[in-house]
Amino acid sequence: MSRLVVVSNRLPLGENPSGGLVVALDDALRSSGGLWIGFSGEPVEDPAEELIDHPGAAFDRLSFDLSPEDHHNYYLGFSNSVLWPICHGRADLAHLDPVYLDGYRKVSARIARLMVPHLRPDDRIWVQDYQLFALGAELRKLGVRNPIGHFLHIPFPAPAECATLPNPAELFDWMTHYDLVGFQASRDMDNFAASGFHMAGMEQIGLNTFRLDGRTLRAEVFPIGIDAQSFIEEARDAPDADQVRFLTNARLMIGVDRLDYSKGIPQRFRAFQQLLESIPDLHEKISFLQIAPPTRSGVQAYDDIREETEYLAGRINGQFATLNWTPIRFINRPYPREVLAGLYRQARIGLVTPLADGMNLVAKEFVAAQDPEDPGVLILSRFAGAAEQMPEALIINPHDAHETAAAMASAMRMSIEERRERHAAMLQVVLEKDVGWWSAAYLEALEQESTKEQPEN
Ligand code: ADQ
Repeated sequence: MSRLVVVSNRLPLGENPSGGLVVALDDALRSSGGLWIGFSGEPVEDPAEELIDHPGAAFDRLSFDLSPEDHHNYYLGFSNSVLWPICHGRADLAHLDPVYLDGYRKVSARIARLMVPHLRPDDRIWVQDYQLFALGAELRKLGVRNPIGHFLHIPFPAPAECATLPNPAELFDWMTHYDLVGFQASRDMDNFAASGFHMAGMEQIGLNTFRLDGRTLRAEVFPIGIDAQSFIEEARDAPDADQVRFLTNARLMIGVDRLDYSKGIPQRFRAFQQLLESIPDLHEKISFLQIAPPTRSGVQAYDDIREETEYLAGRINGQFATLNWTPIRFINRPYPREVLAGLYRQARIGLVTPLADGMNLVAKEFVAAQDPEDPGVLILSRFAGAAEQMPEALIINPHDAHETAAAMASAMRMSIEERRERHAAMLQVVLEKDVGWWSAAYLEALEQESTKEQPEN
């Protein structure tokens, strides 16, 4: 079997690297003597002009360093202040600074240059996510002929959003240098086809094939899953409800997200406020726990969302709290997987209401963690990729506080029969399309793609 080379923004470090992607790729990496390449994690003043070996894992690991300037322009800048907001429909938050785009191009070329001496002729290369859109094209420029695939974990922008990028045509030039691109949901494929046609004249020549400048690309939907079986076990074995019980006898409604403006946390808080205003009977009967550790501090939009959510939580608690009841508990720190699993299992309602989201794994973790005999209810935004796979959730428009509040009320009232029925249907998808299925399906498709010729520059 040919070797699998994974490239992602962040290299999984530590003795026993964990995390969804590591679990997903573990088998494929082990069985093929695989290699993982990624950023070392902290910018350094004098970056090494070679990849650095990190022994001690079941697969080989090589990291690249970034200077503070490259990290600023490529990572905080173009990746997280241009691509991230635009792919999530927030062009208003994008900082279109040409220095960022230059930094992104420069770092992509540098990673390719550092990688080449480590590649073997029969390697399959799998590039992850939006930070590395340009890597395939840079590898091709250096003569790499191996099969190279890309998987996008976040939404692909529709034409009107794509048009807000400083370089929409270049994006399609980058992407069509891959043999295979994978998306989370059919909505992303549709956007890719429409935007590619409008922005770059990319033609669709088959159900899953596209052509641009003589290059042919296969594109397909591979919805990512979770390590479902182990999550189920973790939730089952989680500390007994009494030990993690927090507070009163009120029913628990839970949200777990990175503190990101795409996750719809303020909208969710306003919907909860709407619920408490319109149905006073629910006071003291429902308690909302929102766990949201801050990320990407230093990017202004992330500092803003933190302030907005803190303000809203404080205001709602001020308005409704009693001596016995705090309506919202807002916690800004991460928790270990087993603690989250136990909390999900206790919750009557899982609230997953992003304004835009590639997939959203919390939705799947919530489903996996439930007791099938007495499951909680998932309230899920129509804008999460997960909504395509789990229509049995209560699907809502997160911008509509009334609709979301009505879903909360209906989840509180829902009969056990209906809860079981909805949960069983969702659990089946979570189990069948787990993370192992996802990586196997993607790698099989990549295998089928043969090496393609380098186009003329
Ligand atoms: P994210 O935007 O990070 O991922 P998500 O899919 O929800 O979003 O995954 C978050 C993961 O982090 C989950 O496993 C969750 O349990 C964990 N997590 C979140 N909050 C936590 C907390 N407070 N403490 C501990 N763990 C926490 C991107 C895309 C998604 C896509 C994934 C995978 O934005 O749409 O589903 O990649 O492709």
